[in-house]
Amino acid sequence: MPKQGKTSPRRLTKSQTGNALLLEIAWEVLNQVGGIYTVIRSKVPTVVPKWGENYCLLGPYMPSNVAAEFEPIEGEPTDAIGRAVQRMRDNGYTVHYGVWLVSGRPKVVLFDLGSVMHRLGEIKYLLWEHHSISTPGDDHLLNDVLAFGEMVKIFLSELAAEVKGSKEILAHFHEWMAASGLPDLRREQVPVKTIFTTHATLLGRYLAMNDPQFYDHLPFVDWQKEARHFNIESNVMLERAAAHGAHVFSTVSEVTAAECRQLLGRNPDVILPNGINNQRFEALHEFQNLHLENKNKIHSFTMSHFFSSYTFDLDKTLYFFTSGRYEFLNKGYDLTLEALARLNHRLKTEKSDITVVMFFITKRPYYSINPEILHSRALLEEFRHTIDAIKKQVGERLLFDAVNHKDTKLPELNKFVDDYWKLRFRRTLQSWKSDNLPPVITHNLHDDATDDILNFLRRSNLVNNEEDPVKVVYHPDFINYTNPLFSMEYGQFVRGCHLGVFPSYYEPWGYTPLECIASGVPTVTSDLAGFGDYVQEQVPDHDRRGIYLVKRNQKSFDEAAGNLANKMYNYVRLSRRDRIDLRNRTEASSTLFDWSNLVKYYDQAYLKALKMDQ
Ligand code: G6P
Ligand code: 1S3
Repeated sequence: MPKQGKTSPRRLTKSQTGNALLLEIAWEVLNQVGGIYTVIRSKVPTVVPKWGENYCLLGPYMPSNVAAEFEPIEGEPTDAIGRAVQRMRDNGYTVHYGVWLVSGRPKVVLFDLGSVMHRLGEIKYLLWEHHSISTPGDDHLLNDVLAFGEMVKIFLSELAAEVKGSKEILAHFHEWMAASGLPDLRREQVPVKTIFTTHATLLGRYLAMNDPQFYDHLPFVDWQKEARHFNIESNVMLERAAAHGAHVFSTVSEVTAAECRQLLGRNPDVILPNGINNQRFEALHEFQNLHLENKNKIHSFTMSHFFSSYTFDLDKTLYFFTSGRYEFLNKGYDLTLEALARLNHRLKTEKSDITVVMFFITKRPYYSINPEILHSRALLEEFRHTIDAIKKQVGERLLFDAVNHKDTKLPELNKFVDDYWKLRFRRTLQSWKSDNLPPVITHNLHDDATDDILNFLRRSNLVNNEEDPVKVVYHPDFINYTNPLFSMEYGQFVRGCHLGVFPSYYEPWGYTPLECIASGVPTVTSDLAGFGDYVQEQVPDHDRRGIYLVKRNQKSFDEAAGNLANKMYNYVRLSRRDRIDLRNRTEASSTLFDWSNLVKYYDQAYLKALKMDQ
């Protein structure tokens, strides 16, 4: 096992980066699907200054994505990459070469997959002939993956022919979807050093979603049988072929390394932890003010959502949240709900005056936002306008009255308000008030009756009863500025919250806790998440920094839920001063996870690859 040591790995020297070309290849280059896009994009500003002209990204050409983010490099090619692109074009392939217009401005080559599709039959035949991997005919995604892999292989072969050994070529493939051409590069002995990083294993994800005892059963999994069972045999075989074929094999965490050994049959040579680009989050001394500003925006939501039914003290309200793909067990939503139920019981028993509002931000198919919620929001807005009008009227009339009288006593203010506004005030307030409980979900779901979050809430009667200190708002859509309920960007929402809760059961790395830390928001992760495991090993004083770890490894669900409920409870008990201090320490910790610190592991992988024989 390549346990990440506490001593720093060696860094690449200037002459080493000067004598090599580094190509990073991913399906998510200029194409956001999930976490790999974040890895690549956030890393670019750290990598480009180091590698300069010798760095380039390779990705699939998706016309809808390029319009705003891609600037072609026109004219005669002036570098080896441009000449390799030209060679491909001369052979009839459509290839785009340009600059990705993101911070760091890396060079990027994008392959138009349509231009190789006429050879798909041959590509599939050769995959079977050379590597015994058969592929079904009707899987469009797989067809695209094979087309991409083939074009990457052709490009790297042309590049090697162009460079003619004057420079080393490092080809770093992210995930199986980028690497179907890797085995043939090795077979044909193209002089390119290959690094393959898997960001999860295909089978691991499927198994974890379907087996509550995934980690106990992992050592005994028959990968082939399971791959067949889930109907992903070709994909898994491609993943294994890439893992075995690469000069250097890596993954993002120790947690996923264990999975790789069992399911892919190769021990990763290096672990490449994911970093963040701190500059994107940095608000320096402003970040505490931003918390307050954004918390006030969330308060507006809370008022409109809850206060038509009953009220509580906003000054004693804490906002917890979780967010991510809707994977009920993998993301630990089940554990979070159980812990919330326990926290509720404890706070209720203690007659605590604190209210906790927990947001579940995820994505589920829905018909519409619940019209009652929109109606309540509109009425509250109208009420606000009425109050503004009354304020204005009282202000003007009070001034006039005061300057016309000798009496310096404050007069009875009601007399300054027209009956019209008094009536409107009463009517709006009346029609806003409701006898119903505030809904636990903001949208009308397609599968309301079978939804796991809703069913838990119904079963445990955690349904926003007035007497319950823990309230829940399940928002089955991601948050952005156009969203009518919050009118905030996701990053602003995070800043306004007090605690991010991410006790995942299956998570190769997990960026959400890191985003919290960079925004100065304390967060909970688990020791089964790659990031949590990294923190456990590398940051011994993580609690003091507001990075809490729920122990799930070798623990029962009940133990883990108790552990999480305790962590939530301890946070609730903090004073405002404690929370402010903790936020400072959390924010200051974000440098630990900045790419400028973590890119050294990538150097380690490249050094290893450079030393290997072809
Ligand atoms: C920030 C602001 C303070 C405010 C505090 C509220 O630190 O700068 O002015 O009092 O947030 O913190 P709380 O944890 O109660 O939301
Ligand atoms: C994977 O993306 P995902 O969200 O499918 O890769 C990410 C980047 O390495 C990682 O953070 C995440 O845990 C994996 O699951």
